[in-house]
Amino acid sequence: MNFQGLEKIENYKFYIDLAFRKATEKSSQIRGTKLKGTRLDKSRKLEIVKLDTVKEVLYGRLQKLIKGFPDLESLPEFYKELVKATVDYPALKKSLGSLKWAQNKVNEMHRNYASKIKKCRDLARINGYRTEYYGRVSSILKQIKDELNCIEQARRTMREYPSIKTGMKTVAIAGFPNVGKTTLLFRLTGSKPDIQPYAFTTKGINVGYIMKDGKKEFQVLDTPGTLNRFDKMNTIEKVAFLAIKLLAEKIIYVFDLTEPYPLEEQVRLYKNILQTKKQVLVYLSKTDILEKDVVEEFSEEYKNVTLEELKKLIS
Ligand SMILES: Nc1nc2c(ncn2[C@@H]2O[C@H](COP(=O)(O)OP(=O)(O)O)[C@@H](O)[C@H]2O)c(=O)[nH]1
Ligand SMILES: [Mg+2]
Repeated sequence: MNFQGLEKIENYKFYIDLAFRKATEKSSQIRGTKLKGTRLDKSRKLEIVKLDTVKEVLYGRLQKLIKGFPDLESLPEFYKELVKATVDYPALKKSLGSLKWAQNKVNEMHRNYASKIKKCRDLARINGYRTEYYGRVSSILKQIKDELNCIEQARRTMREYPSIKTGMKTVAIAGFPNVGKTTLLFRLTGSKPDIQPYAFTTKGINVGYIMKDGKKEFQVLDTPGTLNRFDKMNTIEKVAFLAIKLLAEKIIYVFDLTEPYPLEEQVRLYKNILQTKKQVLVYLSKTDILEKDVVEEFSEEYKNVTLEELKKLIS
């Protein structure tokens, strides 16, 4: 799943200006051709062309926004929860609904004013109706000003979501910063981790794959974060938390006895991870620079597995 291609939502004025500009262009083109009928007929025809164009442009643009945005209800659970955790979900739903409302309103206005103009026998009134229609349509778009902004805000957050395959067997690597998670991901998956090229890069969710018969069999996620209170987490930590909770079937917990973070805190996080009730495999990093007896003592208590054992256990 990938939200990076979501189209930018413009300010309401952009859509109005675009619609009116297109309407003027279209009527100028027609004015240049030979129009049949009386002055009244011609004027009516030109104004109707403007009405039609404004409606088509606005309806079309709104339709593009509606169709272009993922249907929140049918998102995989992981992404749905992510949306709920990182954007104002009820406001977003309401805002997306308001696009449909605006579309219907624009149509309704078009019907009313097209019918008025068609019946009108007075040149001055025809222009008046067109002006009125423009005013009404502007007001409709203005009424969804905040909603358009809300959707654009959500889009900006959502396009930074990492691309994670929600249907693939997933192993999450958890642990404190700098304990060696990314290094382990690299050692497990053999390939250079696919570091997401967006805002997460600095504290990225890295994704690697374990291949079987030339196909991606497992997805291994490097899930940074210390699982403090959910509402205190930044977006990347929320991604990590939800990936552990909703996607991972196995979790590798990395301990680092060189203690970039105190062991006590690493144990606290480990105990939190155990509460997920998923299979948790303990890995001790940086054994190359640890004293042998320190490693042995740790192994007795935590039953950690080596890299080679890990490779077997997760394939
Ligand atoms: N000596 C040694 N250093 C390691 C090992 N694994 C990671 N490191 C180093 O520890 C630091 C943090 O590693 P990294 O994988 O980025 O940790 P992360 O923040 O948990 O992803 C880096 O400087 C790594 O080179 C290891 O097995 N041995
Ligand atoms: Mg890392």
